[in-house]
Amino acid sequence: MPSTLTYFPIRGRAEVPCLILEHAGVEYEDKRITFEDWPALKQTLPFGQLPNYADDDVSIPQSMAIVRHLGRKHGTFIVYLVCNDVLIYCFRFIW
Ligand SMILES: N[C@@H](CCC(=O)N[C@@H](CS)C(=O)NCC(=O)O)C(=O)O
Repeated sequence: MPSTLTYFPIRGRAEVPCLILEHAGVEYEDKRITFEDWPALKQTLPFGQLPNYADDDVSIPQSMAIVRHLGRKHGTFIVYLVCNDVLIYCFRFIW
C-alpha cells in the first residue's frame, strides 16, 4: 500500500513531512480529515492528535518523529543529517 499522511485540511504540522515526501517523489496519500470526522478518528490515535504517518511497516504520530523517519527512509545519509535537522529547526522556529 502507498504510505498515508493524515492531517487536517490546513497547512500546519504536516507541511514538513509533505515536503519531504514530495521531494522524494514517492507515491503517498495526502489524507485530509474533515473536522466532522475528527472525533471518531481521534479515539484511534495513540496521542489523539494529527499528523499521523502510516505505511506497511509503521504507524507514526508526532510530526518530528515522522520527519526523522522519512529522512531515514527516503533521504541520503547527508540529506538526513543536514536537511532534516535544518527543516526541524525551521519548523520549531515557525511554531
Ligand atoms: N507534538 C505534536 C502536536 C500535534 C498537534 O498539536 N496536533 C494538533 C493539530 S496541529 C491536533 O491534532 N489537534 C486536535 C486535537 O488535539 O484534538 C506533533 O508535533 O505532531
